[in-house]
Amino acid sequence: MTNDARHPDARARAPLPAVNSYTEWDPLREVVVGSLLGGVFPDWQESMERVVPDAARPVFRELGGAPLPAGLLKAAEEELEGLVAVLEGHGITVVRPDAVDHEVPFGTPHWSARGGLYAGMPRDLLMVVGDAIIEAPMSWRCRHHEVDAFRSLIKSYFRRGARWLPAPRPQLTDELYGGGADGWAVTEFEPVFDAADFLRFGRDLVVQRSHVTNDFGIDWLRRALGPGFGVTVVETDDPHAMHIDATLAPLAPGKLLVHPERYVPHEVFAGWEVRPAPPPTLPREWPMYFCSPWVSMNVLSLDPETVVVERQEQPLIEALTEWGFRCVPVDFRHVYTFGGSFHCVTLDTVREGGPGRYLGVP
Ligand code: DAV
Repeated sequence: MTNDARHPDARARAPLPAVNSYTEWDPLREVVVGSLLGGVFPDWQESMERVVPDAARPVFRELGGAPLPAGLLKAAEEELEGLVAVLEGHGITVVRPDAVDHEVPFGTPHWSARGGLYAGMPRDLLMVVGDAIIEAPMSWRCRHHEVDAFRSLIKSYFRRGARWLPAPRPQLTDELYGGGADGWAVTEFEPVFDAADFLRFGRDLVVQRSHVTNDFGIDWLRRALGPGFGVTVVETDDPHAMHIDATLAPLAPGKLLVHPERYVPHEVFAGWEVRPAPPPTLPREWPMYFCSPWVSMNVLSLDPETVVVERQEQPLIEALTEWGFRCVPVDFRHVYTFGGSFHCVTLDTVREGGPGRYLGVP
């Protein structure tokens, strides 16, 4: 039983390494919260076809590299500030990325992009496993330099003792795209993954194959982490698969919130209580450029009993409360517009706890 909300100082007592995070639910002490400031529409590439909403395709084709709509962006930034205030109110240290110019076009000898994207979703790009920060090799070309906004943070964590593991820089040439096995948008040309296709359960990680994560990338991460960690690929039923964190949400040891259709039972969750998330409440006409309304279940755990949930997702709040959780409601619908919710926009760099074993793996 933690009382950290009432006793913010409790978290400051026992010193922990600069980076220490093994699960999605242990008591949170420090977190990176992304920033959408200066964000631009992604330059279109065919591998986005199966993951972005229909209405977004012509927009990205036409407006790739152009600023995201100012009014919507401002509303989303205000919601991010609201999240920061709530986290700080719980005694959690919040750090933010650097401001970088996302409008600058760039290229390699093989391709070019009319601009970057944003620094809004550190979960997509970075993964903390224990004392290591991993930089993901992302397959959307517009995201090739996304790490720049986080580099001073990563260097600072490194100087304070964290391990720093950038994946091999992907070339992102045409061989990577189109006609991947089983209909995936990426081939096995080189290792690629988005960090958000992984979830952490102590010494075990769970990952889904997706339109941005290939087997080569999963193998790279498995070998980079070494024998102290296990990586299990789980099947999900999601033709648009990109990021596992609106499909599975482990909220505490033995408690797994799932998308009612995408979840495919797997033996690693033997002994876990699995409950379906209620449908999202987002109005149909709400602008959504990147993802589905199911980011409603993209919650952030502050500890095994406390979750940050979108304020208007009342059915989810009721379901979680009934399950024994304390819900912290935060307005976040404008952030949804740009591709994620509380789990996506954060990177939990410091949580209490160590490398436990929680899954039914041999
Ligand atoms: O439901 O569209 C969203 C994942 C956000 N990173 C979805 C998946």
